[in-house]
Parts: sequence; structure tokens; C-alpha cells
Amino acid sequence: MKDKKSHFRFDFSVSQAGFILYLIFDSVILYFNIKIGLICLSLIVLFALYNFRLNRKKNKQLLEYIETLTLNIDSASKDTLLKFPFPILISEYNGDIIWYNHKFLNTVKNKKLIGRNLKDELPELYSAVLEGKSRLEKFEYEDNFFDVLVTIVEVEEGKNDKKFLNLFYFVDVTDFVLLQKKYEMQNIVFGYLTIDNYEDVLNSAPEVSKSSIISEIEKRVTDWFYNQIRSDVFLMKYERDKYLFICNKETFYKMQERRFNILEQIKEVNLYNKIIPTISCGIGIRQDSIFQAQKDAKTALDMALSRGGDQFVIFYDGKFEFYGGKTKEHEKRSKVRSRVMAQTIKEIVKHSDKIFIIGHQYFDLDCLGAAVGLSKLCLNLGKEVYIVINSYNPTIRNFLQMLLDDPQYQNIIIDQQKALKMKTKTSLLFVVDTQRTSYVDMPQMILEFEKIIVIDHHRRPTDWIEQALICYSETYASSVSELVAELLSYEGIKLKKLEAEILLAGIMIDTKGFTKNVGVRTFEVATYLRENDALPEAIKEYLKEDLDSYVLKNQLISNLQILHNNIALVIDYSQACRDNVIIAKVADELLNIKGIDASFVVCKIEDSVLISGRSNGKINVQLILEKIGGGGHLETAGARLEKISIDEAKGVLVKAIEEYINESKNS
Ligand SMILES: [Mn+2]
Repeated sequence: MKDKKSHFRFDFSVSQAGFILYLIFDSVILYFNIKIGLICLSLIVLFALYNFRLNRKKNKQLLEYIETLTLNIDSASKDTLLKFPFPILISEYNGDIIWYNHKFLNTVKNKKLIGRNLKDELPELYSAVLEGKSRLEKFEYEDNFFDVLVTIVEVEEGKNDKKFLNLFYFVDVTDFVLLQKKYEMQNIVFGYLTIDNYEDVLNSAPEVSKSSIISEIEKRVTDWFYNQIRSDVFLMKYERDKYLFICNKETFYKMQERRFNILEQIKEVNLYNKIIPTISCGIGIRQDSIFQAQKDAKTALDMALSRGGDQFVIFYDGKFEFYGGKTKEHEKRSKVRSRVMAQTIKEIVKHSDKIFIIGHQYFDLDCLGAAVGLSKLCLNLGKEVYIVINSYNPTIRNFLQMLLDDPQYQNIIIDQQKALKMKTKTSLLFVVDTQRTSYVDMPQMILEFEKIIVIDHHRRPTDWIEQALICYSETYASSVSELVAELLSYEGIKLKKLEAEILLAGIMIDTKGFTKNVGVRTFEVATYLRENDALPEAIKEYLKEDLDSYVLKNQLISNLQILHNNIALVIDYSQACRDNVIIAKVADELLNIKGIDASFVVCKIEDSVLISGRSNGKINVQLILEKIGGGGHLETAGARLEKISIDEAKGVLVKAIEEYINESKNS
């Protein structure tokens, strides 16, 4: 740095813009006075020449400075790189390994790599270069972990030839990664485990074997935790059918490895009990809070129960994971719960000024039944109530027309625009027959209301309406119409013939005319509706299908394919379907074929592909369709895929079916 001072000397250099400015001034002077103008012009030219030389000199100096710098580095570089404390590797741009230092040789245990290619030896490094990454974190090599820094260096080869080399620095982070793993393994795991049907199992067994059933269940639970998992775990029975456990994540992984097979082992309890016992478990995992882990476990257990029990649900990092859930649930609803619900719902309605009711997309008869029933409840309490409908299923058309002819209901059925205008801060929103945010007919409504009550009979999906005040969700009920009619019967409300018939129609649609999912209470409710003059024969008349849909249905069924000898699949390549009603009907009908345990019907409407899945209980169609973003029940589920061709959708569905079958085989 011999001329360090030169950096501080006074500098006359002027930019191009400066000269242009001078020339403009000069032309003004020339215009007024030619002599002075010419003198100025010659001064500017001289000044420009000086400036040009000055710049050239400066560039030359800079170049010289840089050259000496590289030269200095070069002389030290070989030595430094060789003795560098971290492993270093250099490769050609195409991945050919050309050099590494001693440290690197130690790392790869003296494996000779010169002349080999990264693509074969260390493919992760090669792809990091291709992806333009400057850092590759936690790169694993023979039980060691490295943060690899990637630099691309340009080197000159000959006069005008340039080429690029890849330079990799390896920073050993093995200790850190191992510590991190150890820490993760120490995460707190909290679990709640309950026997789903303790009472029913005991009641289904002869008196003499009851005590052995109790001890057998307990033996199997403790055996699984203490003898099969064989790890550091604390298990405690705190009620006759309830347990809790605390362990760390390492133990949890052991449970997961076994796919929580206590689910199956508990079902083997067979001591003259006619009903098989099942268990549900909710697990919460947290880094540092037992309290939060316990809360998450509670949420997970609620989720497990609302999905019908017989499963493990893990709530971790804000996400749910499900295991099991393959048996069909038995009715175990308590009347106490529904009476308490009736009371609570009534209280909330009383404290709301206006009540609005919405359903799922393509409002169906079950939605309409529930909506009419809830309207009746609100009207009885002297409240202003509205049913808000956007898209609807053609099956409700007849009943909708009759409601519109009824002076009391004429003004009750409105559209979203009107509803949003009328609502106030203390208004209440009922969402019926779905609890999926993504399935609600008018999603905006959910955002607009502060008070929401959900009444549903489907299993809880992951995107349920969390902000709801109450989520009255009974998977054991046949339909929402049944749940709502039950509320009305507790209140002893006298229904009009039309109201009773719509409620009964809702139940009949969801139970396929009292042949599916019917419990004792379905009939109790039906009796109440019959007492209010509902006639099943009349309803059947309204529900008769028209000729067009009959023809379409048969056309679809003619495309039948069979997978695994027991799964029926129909793809609507003709694109004749106009709504999702028909595919649901076809899926139902396919189950009537002997030997078929599950059916799927796929059709494309506009930009969406709709899939309807049905099962006789031997295959869980909910689990299959959940894999592709759908949901529903063990026996009835659906999915909607956006922006996808019907062939792609078929591929996705078949893959999900294969996955499910493989999982069933393994568990
Ligand atoms: Mn329903």
C-alpha cells in the first residue's frame, strides 16, 4: 500500500452527466455572446481530456492493487487450505472431485475419492450446487453431521478461459445434532386413555364373567404399557374406565412403532361378552410444559371420541394424527347429554335477537329438516328466525315449494345478502349437518357471526369450526333431523304436519328409509313425528326420483370396475353428472352387489372432481378419503378435488385405496 495518501488527494474527476450540464450552460452563453462562449467551450474540452486521463490512471492503479492481492493470497493459499482446521473439498463444476485436505480424508475414513464424481459419492452435495444453495444443513455422513457451506469460485485457465469450481467447507455439528435429538426424545408426552363402551360390554355379559372381564381389560392395558413397550412410563387408572399416562417422546416412538396395537389387543377380550370393548386415546406432546401437553391430550381425546372412538389421536405441533378407528361405533349417546344440550341451546337462543340457520353446500333434506325444526324452536321462544339457503340439492325442491306456500315460512327463507344486512352483534348462527369450515354453504357467514352453534352427526374433521360456542356433534345419531326433532320432543312442542314431515323426510333420507344407522332413539323420534301427523307413505311419494336421474344412474353403473374383489369403482367419463346427489345414490346402490364392501363414484362438475365413498362397515371410507383431503363417516364419506383431471383424480383415489389396504394388512 505504497500510495495510501493518493486515496485522500483532491480529485477533479467529473461524471458524464456533469459534462452534459456544462455543455448546456455553454450553449446558452454561446447564444448571447459567441466569444466568451468559445473560450468556455475550449476550457470544457481541455477539462474533459484531463478527466479522461485521470480516470484511466485510476483504473490501472486499482487493477494493479487487485492483482497483488490475489498473488499474495495465492502464495499462502495452498498452505492454508492444506492446514485448514475444517474439512474442505473442491470439485469441478460437473461434480468431478479434484482436491480435498487432510481433515476431509479423515472424515471419509481415508476413502480415496479423487477422480470420482459427487453424483455417485455425495449426491446430496451435488444437488445442493444444482439448486444454488449456499448452505446444506445437518448433512449426515457415517454417523457424523455437518453444516456444509458451498461456494462457487471462478478461476482463470489460460488467457480467456474461465471455469467454475465448487468449494465445500464442512463444519462438524455432530455434537449439536445429537444433543438436539436427545432433547427431542425428552419431550413430554401426556396421554388420556378411556374404554369407549365399558358399561355396554359389562351389560352384554353374564353376571359370572363380569369381574373377569374387568380384570382382563385392566391386565391388557397394563401389560401393553409395562411389558410390551417396556420403557420409562407412568400409567395410572383414575376411574374404572379411564387411565392417564406420562412418558417421554422416546417411549412414544416405541408405541408408534407398534402402531398402537393395544387397540387390537383390547378387542380380543372375549369372556362371553356380546359387545367387544374398544378404547380411545388422546396424546399431547410438548417440549417444555406438562400442563400444555395435558391440555393437548384432552383436545386429542375429544377428537377421538367425536370421531367415533376406537382410535389413538395425537395432537402435536398444532396438527392431528390418527391411528385406528376401523370398527363401527355402537350407540352410546346419553340422554342426559342431549337434555343438557337442549337446555343450553335454548338459553343461547333466548339471549340472541335474531337467529340465522345455514347448512352445507347443496343444502339437502337433512339440512332442511334440521333448519325447519330449529326455526320452530326459535319461533316458539318468540324469536325472529331465518333459514339462509344458497346452493341446494334438487331433492328438497318439493318441500321448499310447500314451505314457500306457507305464510309462516314465506319470509323465513332468505339469501345470504339479506342475512348479512339484517344481522346484528347479538345475532346467532346455527350451522347444521356439517362442522367442516370448508364444506359450509356460505363460508363468509361463519366469519361474520360471533355466536355460532354447530349441530352435526359426522365425525369431526381437522378443519372443524373451532370458534363455535357449542359443537353438538353426535356420530351415533342417524341425522341432524333426528337430533333436532329430539330437542323439540323434550320441549313438547306441537308441530304442524308439514314441519313433522320435513323432519321425518330428513331422517328417512339419511337412514335410507330406516335401514341404515338406525338406533333406538331414531324410532323414538320417529314416533314423536308420527304423533304430529307425519306420514312416511306421503314422504316416499315426494322422494320418488325422476326418469332422467334413473337413466343416468344406470348409465353410470354400466362403467363399473372392481378392485381387490370387493371395492366397486365407477368413473363418470361421460361427464353427464350435474350434481353430487346422483353419485351418492350410485355409490349407495353399488353396495347392494354381493361381495362388495366399499364403493367409490367419481365425477367431474365444472372445475371440481367430486368423489363419493360408501362402505358396509368392513372398510373405512373416511380414512381413505381423508388421505386425499376429504372426510365424513366410516361408512359414508366424500371428497372434492380442485383443478384436476378426472384421470388424475382416479390415480389419486386408487393410490389412497392401496395405501389404506397396505396399512390394514400391517396393523
Ligand atoms: Mn345428514
